[in-house]
Amino acid sequence: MEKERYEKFRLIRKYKYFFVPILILIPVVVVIRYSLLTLPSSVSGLVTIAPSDTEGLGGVSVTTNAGGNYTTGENGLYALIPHAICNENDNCIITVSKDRYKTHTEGFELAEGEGKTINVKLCPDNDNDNFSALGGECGADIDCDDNDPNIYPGSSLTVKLDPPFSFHSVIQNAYVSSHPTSTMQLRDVVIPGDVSMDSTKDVTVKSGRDCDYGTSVGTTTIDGDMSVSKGKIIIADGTLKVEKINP
Ligand SMILES: [Ca+2]
Ligand SMILES: [Ca+2]
Repeated sequence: MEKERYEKFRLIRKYKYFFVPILILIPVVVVIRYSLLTLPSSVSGLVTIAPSDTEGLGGVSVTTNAGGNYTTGENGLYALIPHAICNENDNCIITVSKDRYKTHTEGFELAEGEGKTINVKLCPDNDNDNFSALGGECGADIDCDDNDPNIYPGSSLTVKLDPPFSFHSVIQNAYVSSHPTSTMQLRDVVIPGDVSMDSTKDVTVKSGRDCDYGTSVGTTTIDGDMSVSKGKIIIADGTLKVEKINP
């Protein structure tokens, strides 16, 4: 009996350099095998957006290549793309500003879900004022001039002067900086502040101008007093009303 036990012990000692690595290797193989069978809960990658896609509307698609099905969550499809908003219709909307208007690459990450392709819709913002000219899914407020960052829906710069070419929020300030013969265009909104024209200047006024100062579509109301003691004011287009709304 003692002899048998001694024999076993002797064999273990003899083959220990064979058994010990095997015992270490088994758990490692199990872990590797498990990770191969388990799909990642999210995938990430890169998408390249080319200049030809800047017209927008479904121009770029992102397809995961990590296997499995990816995209949606409880709040619909989402992707962690900078400046991107994704919705349940599989559209991701990316606002593309001027300095990123050329080809560039965006990182993305998709959550696990159904489907594996998302469509990316581009909303060009050429002048970087955060408004796109496309409208629709790119925003209800359409940038009426996507080449001028001073012009966008709701801009407080409602006075356009030329010369010198400049935008103002106060009519009096525009008048002070105007040349002997300048044209002042006023948006079709209420513009607060008194106006005192007291220099020998001939100022042409186009009032009631639309969003991009293209045509006169309405009325400009000056909320304050207006006086002309020197020079001339020529109302060339539109309707100008002077009315103290907030005394
Ligand atoms: Ca814009
Ligand atoms: Ca603009």
